Amino acid sequence: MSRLELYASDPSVSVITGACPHDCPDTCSWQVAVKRESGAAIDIWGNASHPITQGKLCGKVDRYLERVYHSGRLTRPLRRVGPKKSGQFEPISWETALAEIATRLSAVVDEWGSQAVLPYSYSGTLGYLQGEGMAVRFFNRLGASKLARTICSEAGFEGYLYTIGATLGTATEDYAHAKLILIWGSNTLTSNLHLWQFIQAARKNGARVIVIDPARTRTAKAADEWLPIRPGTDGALALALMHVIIGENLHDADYMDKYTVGFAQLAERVQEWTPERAAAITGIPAERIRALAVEYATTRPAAIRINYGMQRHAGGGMAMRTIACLPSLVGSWQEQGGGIQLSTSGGFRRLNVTGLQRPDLRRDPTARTINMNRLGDALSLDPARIALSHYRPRPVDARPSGEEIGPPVKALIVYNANPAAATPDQSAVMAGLAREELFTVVMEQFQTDTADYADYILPATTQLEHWDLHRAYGHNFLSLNRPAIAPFGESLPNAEIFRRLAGALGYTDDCFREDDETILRSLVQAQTQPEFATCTWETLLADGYARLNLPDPYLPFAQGNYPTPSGKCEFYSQRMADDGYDPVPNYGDWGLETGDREDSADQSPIPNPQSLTCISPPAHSFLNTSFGVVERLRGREKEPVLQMHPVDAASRRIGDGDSVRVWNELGEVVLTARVTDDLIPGTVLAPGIWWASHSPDGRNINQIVRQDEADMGGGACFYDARVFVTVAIAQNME
Ligand SMILES: Nc1nc2c(c(=O)[nH]1)N[C@H]1C(S)=C(S)[C@@H](COP(=O)(O)OP(=O)(O)OC[C@H]3O[C@@H](n4cnc5c(=O)[nH]c(N)nc54)[C@H](O)[C@@H]3O)O[C@H]1N2
Ligand SMILES: Nc1nc2c(c(=O)[nH]1)N[C@H]1C(S)=C(S)[C@@H](COP(=O)(O)OP(=O)(O)OC[C@H]3O[C@@H](n4cnc5c(=O)[nH]c(N)nc54)[C@H](O)[C@@H]3O)O[C@H]1N2
Ligand code: SF4
Ligand SMILES: [Mo]
Repeated sequence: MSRLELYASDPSVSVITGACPHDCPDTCSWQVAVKRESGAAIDIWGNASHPITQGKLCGKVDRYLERVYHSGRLTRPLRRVGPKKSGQFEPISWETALAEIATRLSAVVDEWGSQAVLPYSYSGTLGYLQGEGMAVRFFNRLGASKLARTICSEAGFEGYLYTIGATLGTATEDYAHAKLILIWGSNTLTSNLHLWQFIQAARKNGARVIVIDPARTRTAKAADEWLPIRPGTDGALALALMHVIIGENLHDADYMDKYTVGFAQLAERVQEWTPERAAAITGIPAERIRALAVEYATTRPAAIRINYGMQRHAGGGMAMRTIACLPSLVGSWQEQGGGIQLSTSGGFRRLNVTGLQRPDLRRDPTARTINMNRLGDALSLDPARIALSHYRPRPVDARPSGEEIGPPVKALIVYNANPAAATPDQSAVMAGLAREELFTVVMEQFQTDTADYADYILPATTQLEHWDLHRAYGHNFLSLNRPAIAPFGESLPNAEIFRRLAGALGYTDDCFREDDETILRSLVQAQTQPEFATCTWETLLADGYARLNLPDPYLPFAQGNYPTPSGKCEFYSQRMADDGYDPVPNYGDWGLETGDREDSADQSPIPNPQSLTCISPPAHSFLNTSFGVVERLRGREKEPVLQMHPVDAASRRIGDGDSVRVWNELGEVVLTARVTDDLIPGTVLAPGIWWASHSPDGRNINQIVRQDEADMGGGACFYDARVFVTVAIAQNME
């Protein structure tokens, strides 16, 4: 008997369908059993009828009730009584909190102008409503600075868009039809679990799976082959693959003629990219590169799953742009089980959010936009650093000067984010947050590292307690989340907090009176594009999800139809030329260690051969910092560690279990060394993201990550850090 059947036959229990809100491609459909009498949730499981969820949740969310009913949940508004970061707060009523916040915000706006208010939010929830829904209405009305939400995927997105035109690609289900799968910069079993079942189905039919990653991840261990690559060098690999494919005439000339532009320029460029040249850069032997190129071009169908790991680098945008050329070169878009998937979010790109976000409420549309990756600079009082924090996604975008820089940030409103732990250059972020005169409001479920710096903490509901609507970036289903239980303590949904704040500030616009369910119904009913024809409010209420109205099977580029300026796959991109880039795929040593950005605030030291490249991809049991509070999951990750190759450990006299200092010119963090050959030498890996307050020295790996932007989209460069590693306290003295 399934859990659904079990509870459906129990009259004392009701079952509510919802969706996982977390930043994960899978956006699972879930079901919650609630005791009718007490209103308490007693069980949660994956929706068996959902074609991607298939009845399973991951190990983090499987026992989600531990997070929802955690003793650390914030239950009342809190006001700071001690110095910042002292953790001294007193509970106050909502009425008092909102009135005092409104007074402080009004004072900031009066004295400094509305741009002195900065919202900071990202991926606590990916819901349309509790994410950038009511909040955006509010900040538009207020006239706050805008935030460029660049911390995760921007560089790669921009690169992909230059080549393909939209983040559309291979349907998740169609990986089951592939005969060769390249998992490129992605740890599927950790961060995209529900793709794995389709990959396994393909393997049953004889597919081979190759993982291209600096680390032998759990996915690499489960695959047929691991190809260790030096971080940040994927573009060079892709150029060499194309060198071989074109050189050996393995490309699809017919597809090329009809549906691509710039083949001649691409062919000329890749001529210089011999496997030998790429081998010296990537660390992958030339023979292996040659064999991979032939295997990729001749195995039908061949699919690539590319993820964000490989674009958190200075050259991440160009690398993604380059790799995105591969399926067109071999014509694999024509086959079910061919192509590439970076994200499926492009399927939702025409979902019209104008009514939800109300851009018309903003009186001054020219308000500055701050790059969230540069929060440390944005919170500085130095105009030069504030200027650096302005969003400047392309080389042709000018830096602001004089008046354009705008006022210092005097009020910061954080929701759905934990910047003190998750944002680059942790010590700069913490220094900004520690400014005594900075007015900070944090809406949170837990007392996070960021909440420690707040003037006011406002308790927020979890997904079990509020309405929302979700797109996905790992499949093509829209999902509705219905509340299953009453708000915990006095917590409120983000939308309601902003609604009440609007009231406290005297905003009388009708849009601040609509309730959550009404907003979502209007949003769904406002859609006119054909892909949303299947996504009716009634279907969403009845099933909890609806597949976008896309053809089945979905082969978006089988006959061209690229949403690029030329309508074709752009090996040559005029738009790139106009934006200040090389219009043809290329690779350069864009590593941040060379200090090549003349406008960088934190000029790099001379590259030092003693330094190592540090990457900090997701820990299996965490989701960014969102699950760090759950003891069971923290127990699985044990302690903040640094994985090191035996060669790198030995040359530094570091033994397994030693406490090590990981440092560079930005800061330092103490971690426990794990010596392992599951890594390419020269690279160290710190699984993330630990709460600073759960770490021995109150810091985490973002101490050593620069604020500098990647080449495109103002993206973050989390995995482009150079560090020194030395023993802190030796455990095993020899
Ligand atoms: N070193 C390193 N740093 C990284 C990364 C990395 O790989 N390495 N990854 C980066 C990536 S990809 C991302 S996306 C970012 C993510 O960075 P953030 O967006 O800051 O994500 P989280 O750290 O998970 O913090 C989300 C917070 O939102 C809260 N929250 C959840 N739901 C709600 C809600 O409904 N209302 C409110 N008010 N709060 C809620 C959670 O309790 C949690 O504290 O981190 C980046 N940081
Ligand atoms: N369990 C869990 N699931 C998660 C998350 C989490 O924190 N934990 N985070 C969620 C978020 S915010 C996101 S954005 C998504 C996507 O999450 P991603 O951040 O894309 O995470 P991964 O799939 O782990 O992929 C990162 C992989 O890229 C590798 N890598 C690093 N640098 C390079 C490089 O230069 N080249 C290549 N080829 N590989 C490289 C890393 O070793 C790692 O295995 O996952 C989501 N799912
Ligand atoms: S975190 Fe991802 S895999 Fe886990 S339940 Fe949520 S959507 Fe599914
Ligand atoms: Mo992310």
